[in-house]
Amino acid sequence: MSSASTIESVLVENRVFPPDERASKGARIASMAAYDALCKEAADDFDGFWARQAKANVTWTKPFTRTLDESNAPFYKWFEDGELNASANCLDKHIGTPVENKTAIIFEADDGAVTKVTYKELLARVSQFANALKAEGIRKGDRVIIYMPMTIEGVIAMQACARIGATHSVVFGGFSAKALQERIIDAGAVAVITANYQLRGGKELPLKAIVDDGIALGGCESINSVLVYQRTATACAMVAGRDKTFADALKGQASECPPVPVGAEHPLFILYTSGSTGKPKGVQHATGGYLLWAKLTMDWTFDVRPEDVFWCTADIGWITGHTYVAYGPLAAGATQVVFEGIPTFPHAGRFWQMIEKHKVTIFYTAPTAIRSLIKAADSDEKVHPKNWDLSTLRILGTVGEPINPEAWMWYHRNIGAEKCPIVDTFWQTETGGHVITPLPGATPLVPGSCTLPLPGIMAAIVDETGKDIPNGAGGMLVIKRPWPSMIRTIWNDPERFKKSYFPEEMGGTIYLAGDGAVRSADRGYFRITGRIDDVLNVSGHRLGTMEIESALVAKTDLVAEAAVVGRPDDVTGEAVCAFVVLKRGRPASEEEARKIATELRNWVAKEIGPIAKPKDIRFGENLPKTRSGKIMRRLLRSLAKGEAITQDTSTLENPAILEQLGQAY
Ligand code: 6R9
Repeated sequence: MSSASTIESVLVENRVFPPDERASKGARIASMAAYDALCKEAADDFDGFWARQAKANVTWTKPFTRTLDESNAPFYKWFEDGELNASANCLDKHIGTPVENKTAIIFEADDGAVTKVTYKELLARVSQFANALKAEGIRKGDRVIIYMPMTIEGVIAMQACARIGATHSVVFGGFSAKALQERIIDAGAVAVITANYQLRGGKELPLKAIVDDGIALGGCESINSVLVYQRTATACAMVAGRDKTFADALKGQASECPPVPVGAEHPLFILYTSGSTGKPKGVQHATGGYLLWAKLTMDWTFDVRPEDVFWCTADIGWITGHTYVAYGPLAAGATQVVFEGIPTFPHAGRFWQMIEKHKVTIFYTAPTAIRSLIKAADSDEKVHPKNWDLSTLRILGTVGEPINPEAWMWYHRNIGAEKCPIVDTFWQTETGGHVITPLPGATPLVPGSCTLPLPGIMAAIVDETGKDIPNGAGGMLVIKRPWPSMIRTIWNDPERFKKSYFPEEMGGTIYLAGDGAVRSADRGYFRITGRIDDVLNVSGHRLGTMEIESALVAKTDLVAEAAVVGRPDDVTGEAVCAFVVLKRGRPASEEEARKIATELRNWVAKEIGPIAKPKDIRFGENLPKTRSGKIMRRLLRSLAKGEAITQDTSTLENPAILEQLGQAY
C-alpha cells in the first residue's frame, strides 16, 4: 500500500461505481446532467452564479451589491459591501424553525459519556461565552488563540469569537509550547482560550501548562487573558489577573448576545499551516465567502438532509474541523457527532461502534485512519466492522491525502456495504472547503480519484508556464478563477501570499495548489499525485521539511546539519525521514545511535509537536552533496525508501557516506 504501489494500481484502475439509487434519489444534484448544467451556468455567468448562491445560502444583515472585485488581484474580494455574522448564520437563523429544538451536537467523550445540545441551547451557550469574551475586553478584529480539546466547548469558543467579530486562530492540541508562542506572536493575539487538560485514549494531557510555557518563552505581551475550561478535576496553575476558569468568566453573563455584523471580507479566522519554508503560514479566511462554502458544500458534497446524523472525525485544530465541524454542519442545521477521543481507544472498533450507537448516516474521515483500522481488523476479529450494525450509513467521505484503491475498496465493502458513495474530497487549508470532489447522487466513482471540480471551480493541470497539459499527462494543479472561500492572504505576509500561490510565470492571478495531478484520458477525472513542494503529508497532516530541519539544527549541542525527506508508509501515507550530521561525529555504537535518535525525536516533539517526530533517523559524517554544495535530496529520497541508488553519484563529494546513511534508527 505504499504510494508507489498506489500510483501503479491507480494507473490500471478501471473499476467504475455509478451512484446508487439510494444516493441519487431526491439528491440536490441528482445526475451528471444536473452537474453539467451548474458548471455551464457558472461558466456562462460567473458573477451571477456566485451572487445567486450567496443570496440563497447566506443570511446577510446588509445585502451585497458587488459580487467579485478583481481590481487588486490576486487579493480578490467577494461580496465586499455585504454584511453578515458567521455565528448568526450557524445558530440564530434556525431559531423559530423546526431546527431550533433539534440536536446540534452529540458529544461523545473519550470515556464514552454522551452529552447532547440542541440548537437553541447551543445558541444560548455561545452567546453567554461571547459576553464573557466581551467582558475580557475582546472586541471585533482582535485575534484570539484557541488551544482546546475536541469538545462542545471548543466549538463554542470558535462560534463565540465569530459572534463578536473576533478573529480566531485555533492551534491543534498536539502542537508544542514553541509552536503556540510563534502563533501568538504572529497573530498578535490578545487572549488564549484553553483547557486545563485534554483526554485522549484514557490519558490526561496538559494544555494549560503548555500555554504557560509558550507565553513564558517571551514576546507574548499582547496576551491579556487566558480562559481555562476545566475539562478534568485535576488542578492547573493559574496566573492571578490573567487567567480565569470558564466558570468564573461565565458567572453572571447573560445568555443573549446580539451577533456583531461584519463586512464580508472581515477575517473570520487565521489557521497556520506548513509551507515550504521553516515558518508556518497564517492562512487567512474571510467571513462571507467562507460561510457560503461551508454551507454549500454540506449541501453539494454531502447532500445533507434533515434526518441525517453527520460525523466528521477531524479535530477543530485542522481546517477540516473548522469547515466540517465548527461551521458547515451548523450552517446546514444538521445533527453532528463530535468525538473527543481517538479511533483505537479503548479498542480499534470504536468508530464502528459509535456509528452504530449514534446511527450515523454520513461519515467523513481520513485515509490514514481507514488504513490503520484495516490493519487492526485484519489482526483482531473482535474489532472488525462486521461486529457492528452500520446500516444507517448512506454516504462516506475521505479527506487529507490520496486514498489508495485497496483502502477505498475495503471502505466501500466493509463500511459502506457496497451501497454508500465515497466522496474523496480534495481540498486544502487555503481552499476553505472542497474544491474537487464527487457528488454522491451524480458522479460515477473511480477508486483513488477525487473525480471532478465543483461547479464554478475552474481547476486545470498546467506546466510551469501555466500552459494546459492534455489529459493523461501529469502536471501542476491550478485553479484558474477565484472562488468565494479562497485564502485571502497570509497574515502579516502579503508578499509570501503572492509568491506562494500566484506565481508570476503563470501570470500572477492563477492559484497554484502545490499538488501534482493528472486527469484520466477517458473521463477527465482528477487524480492527485502528491505535493510538488517541500511539504510532507503524514497521516493527512501537513509538515514542512524545512520546519523539521530547522527544529533539528536548533538542537545546537548535538546537530551540525540535517536534511528531511518523506518516504512512503503503509499507514501514515508518508513518514518523516531525517538525515543528521552530529557535531561529535557519527555515534560510536548502535546503542548510542538509538539513544541520540530518541533524544532528537523528543526534541522535535518539543519544538513542533509529536506529529513531526521523524520515524527514521540516519546518521552520516556528512550529507550527500554536489560539488557546489547542494544537498542531493533526490538521492536522500531513494535512500529513505531503501531503493537501489540509480542516480549519478559521480559529482558526490564523498560517496562513502551513502553506506553510512543506509542504517535507520
Ligand atoms: C483538507 C486538508 C492539504 C493537502 C493537499 C493535498 C492533500 C487533501 C486530498 C489530498 C489527495 C485528497 N489532500 N485532500 N490529496 N486526495 N482527497 O487536508 O487540508 O491540511 O491543508 O492539506 O492535503 O496534498 O495539498 P490541508
